[in-house]
Amino acid sequence: MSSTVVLLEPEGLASGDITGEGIVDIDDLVRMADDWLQSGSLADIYPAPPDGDDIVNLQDFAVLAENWLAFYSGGQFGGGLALRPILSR
Ligand SMILES: [Ca+2]
Repeated sequence: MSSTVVLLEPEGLASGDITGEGIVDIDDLVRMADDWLQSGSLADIYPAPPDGDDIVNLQDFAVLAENWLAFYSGGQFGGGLALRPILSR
């Protein structure tokens, strides 16, 4: 008998989907680049509040890059908090 384990992680949290359209793509990268080293930006996605650093820098870019082209069923602002499989074996 075999079994399958699927680990799930929440979507839409510090995902890099800055524009809220449901996918992490070039639009999000452009937004981040526009706000680079700025404070008070939606592109400031890491670290998440309340421990945020209030600056758009390489930490934020790392999160965006990690989720590059990830699709989110609701988007950051779409109200959806879906789960996606991150590992199955
Ligand atoms: Ca940041």
